[in-house]
Amino acid sequence: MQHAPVPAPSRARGLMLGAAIGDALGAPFEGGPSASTGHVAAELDRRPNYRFTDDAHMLIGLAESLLARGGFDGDHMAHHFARRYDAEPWRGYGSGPPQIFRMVQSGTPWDQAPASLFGGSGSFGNGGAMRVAPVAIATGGDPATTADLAAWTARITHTHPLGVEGAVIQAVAAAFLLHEDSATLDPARLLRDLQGHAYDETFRAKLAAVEELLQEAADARAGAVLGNGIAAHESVPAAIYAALRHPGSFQDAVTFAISLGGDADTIACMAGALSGALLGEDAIPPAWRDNVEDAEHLRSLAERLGQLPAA
Ligand code: F2R
Ligand code: MG
Ligand code: MG
Repeated sequence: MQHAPVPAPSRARGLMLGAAIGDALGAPFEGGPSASTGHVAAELDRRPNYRFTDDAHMLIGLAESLLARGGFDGDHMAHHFARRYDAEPWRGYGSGPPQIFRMVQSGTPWDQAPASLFGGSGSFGNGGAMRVAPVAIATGGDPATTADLAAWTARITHTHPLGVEGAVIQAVAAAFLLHEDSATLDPARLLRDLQGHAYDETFRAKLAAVEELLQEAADARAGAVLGNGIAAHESVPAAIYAALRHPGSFQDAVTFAISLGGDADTIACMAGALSGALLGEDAIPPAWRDNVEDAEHLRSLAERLGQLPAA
């Protein structure tokens, strides 16, 4: 049976809502062990959490800054992140970003502050990747523009090459899925495109592993092979795998992402953004999309980002 293509505005709303829903539903599982998808689904039915954490809080801040400035303005985005952190510091931020916010508010230029973290190596945490998906809406999907803008947004807090590369790969994956039909999706083509943005062997190997794991009948090995940690290279590949493993179901993609345990809110946030971009808002269970915190603001940001002249 033929099915109607998912319209672009629904995909943009799906991406924004999907990220916040994945983050919120995954938050109670962050730092926990891996679990069966049946156990996670039962917990999500019994006691769903709809309050998102730093992941969606920063994703909203990123989108607001792009809209306020009509594109990327590093100084504005850094100060906007800092103001939002000051208003709601209890969202569960990583240790690095608040240190950067203090430096920027004390006068350190935004493009100098983050390099001093972690003994001067910069952060390879997944904070740049978890918030980056709105970039794919703002650029209209062009991969090169998406990769460039994603890297700039990541560098506000993450200057380690792996932290930046994680954001680029997540954003380019979202841009690709915003324009694909789930019935004809070719995961191998997406993964080939992503390899073109992976300059570090760590990411190249993980993306190759995603492709191999997708050939397997069972998904039991995915967590052990791809990782589930707070580092960008330990979580972005897992999120991409979750979305591609369940291309027809937002609920299954997010439930699987949470079941990996570890950095569950962040893996589910990124998987939710990817799955929402592919399937659109209507594919998200109504209870989830109606109850997630700030749903109307997320919808409004999606609509306005879609009208931004390609950033
Ligand atoms: N912070 C958390 N979770 C812990 C506590 C949450 C708790 N439930 C609560 O409510 O308080 N989650 C959030 O942080 C992650 C994103 O982190 P981000 O923004 O990347 O921060 P940071 O500090 O830059 O990096 C995170 C950690 O990675 C390690 N790391 C990074 N670069 C490193 C380097 N060059 N060398 C060594 N280690 C490095 C450090 O341990 C950092 O603290 C998301 O999970 C979000 O949900
Ligand atoms: Mg979080
Ligand atoms: Mg997390």
